[in-house]
Amino acid sequence: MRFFVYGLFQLVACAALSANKQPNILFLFTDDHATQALSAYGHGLNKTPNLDRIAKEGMLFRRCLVTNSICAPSRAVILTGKYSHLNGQLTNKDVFDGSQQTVPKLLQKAGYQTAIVGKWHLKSTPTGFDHHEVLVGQGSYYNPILITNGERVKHEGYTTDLITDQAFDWLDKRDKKKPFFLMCQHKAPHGRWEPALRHLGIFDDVDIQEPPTLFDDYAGRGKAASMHKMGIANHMGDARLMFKYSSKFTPEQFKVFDGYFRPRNESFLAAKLEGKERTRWHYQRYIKNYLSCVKAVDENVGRLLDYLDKQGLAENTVVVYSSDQGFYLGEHGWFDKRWMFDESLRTPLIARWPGVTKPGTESADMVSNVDFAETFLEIAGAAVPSEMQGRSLVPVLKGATPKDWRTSHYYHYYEAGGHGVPIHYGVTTKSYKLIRYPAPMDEWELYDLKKDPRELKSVFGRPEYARTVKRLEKELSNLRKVLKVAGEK
Ligand SMILES: [Ca+2]
Repeated sequence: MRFFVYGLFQLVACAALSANKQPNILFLFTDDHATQALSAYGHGLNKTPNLDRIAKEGMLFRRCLVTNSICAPSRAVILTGKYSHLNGQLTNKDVFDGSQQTVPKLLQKAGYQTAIVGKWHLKSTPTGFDHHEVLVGQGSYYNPILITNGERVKHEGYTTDLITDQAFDWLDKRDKKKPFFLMCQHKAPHGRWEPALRHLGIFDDVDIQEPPTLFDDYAGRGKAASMHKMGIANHMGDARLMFKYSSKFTPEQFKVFDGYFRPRNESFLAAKLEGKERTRWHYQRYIKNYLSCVKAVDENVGRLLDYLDKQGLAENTVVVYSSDQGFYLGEHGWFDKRWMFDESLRTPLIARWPGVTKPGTESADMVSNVDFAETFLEIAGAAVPSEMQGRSLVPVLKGATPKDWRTSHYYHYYEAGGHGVPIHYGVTTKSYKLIRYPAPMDEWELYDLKKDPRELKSVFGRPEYARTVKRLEKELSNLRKVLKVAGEK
């Protein structure tokens, strides 16, 4: 009996200790947010004081890469800790298999209360969440329908604000005895870029700086880049530049939105322009709409950080901010993503973990979105299943990156032809990037990242790089074997 009581005491003591040890996890996630438009990364395009606050109070990752630079596949990688060929979400067209093991399911088993609010974009019904409140497909910027635990509910307002409101609503109602895992996922700043009414015209009086590769002519590379259909000059169209609005506005909203655009007659003005003048004009309209959408994201991140402070949750909550991939903000003359080039391969990642991560630190380690699931599990004190293919970032967040941390990263894009981008895969190291395009061009490219950080000239086939190519081909083949990649397409 005495042993039993002592044992029970130990059990209760252990449970209390583990409850204290399990911090809440708030995963703030956006769609298509480029590091260039997050001021903590230092590009100077815009100001994002609230996102910068997470970096100031935590760690900013300079080299967070994605395994497949497109929306739905990236989300599936984060949920499963596995590459696309194993989780089944190769492209945006696939339907996510929700019966497989995912990080929210494992966190539930570890005692967490789990929720997702905002953009889901995986077609199947979310699984592993105690609460889901998600947009239908891509969702709209205004007056969205949110599917709340299976029920379609129409909301009125600006979606970035509404997603935050609904996150507050769930946080207020949650079971406060359990730690929480909340994925708060915005549609913004995905195209078509419709700013909040309060942000219409905020960049009217400024010329936004142009990227140095805005007029890239794609010479000195293989055929792939020149086959793109994501040019600012010729592939944006009135809808993307927002002369045609996609949201179903209320009459009051329409009055303000239309009142801003109609008198400007921009569609007519743009149609008359040619050559560089046209590219420049389109770029300014595009980037101003995009940055205005980012502005609302930043304000809403601020609202969430303030909420954590007011509720006394900040100290015991790990806040992680990321996007499903990077994005072209005019670099190479493009919008969109998909390519293994830097702007879309790299995604923002900043994390705040009070008492664990030293404030104001940076990591240059090569990390990946395939590491996120493992990281959440280790934060929660749960075991990481052996079939997961990434590695927990917890040691990195503690400032002690293991000596055997990855020095190369495998990439594989499968959605053939979207915006003219062919299927391709390859390996990135600190100094080089080797890319293989199996079809239709059957080509290789090699970029010397130290000499050519903007990736404007492929040096594949040059005799002085023969040994480098051999070494990288071996590395690529090894990564494909370890990651169990079967085919090229
Ligand atoms: Ca995306």
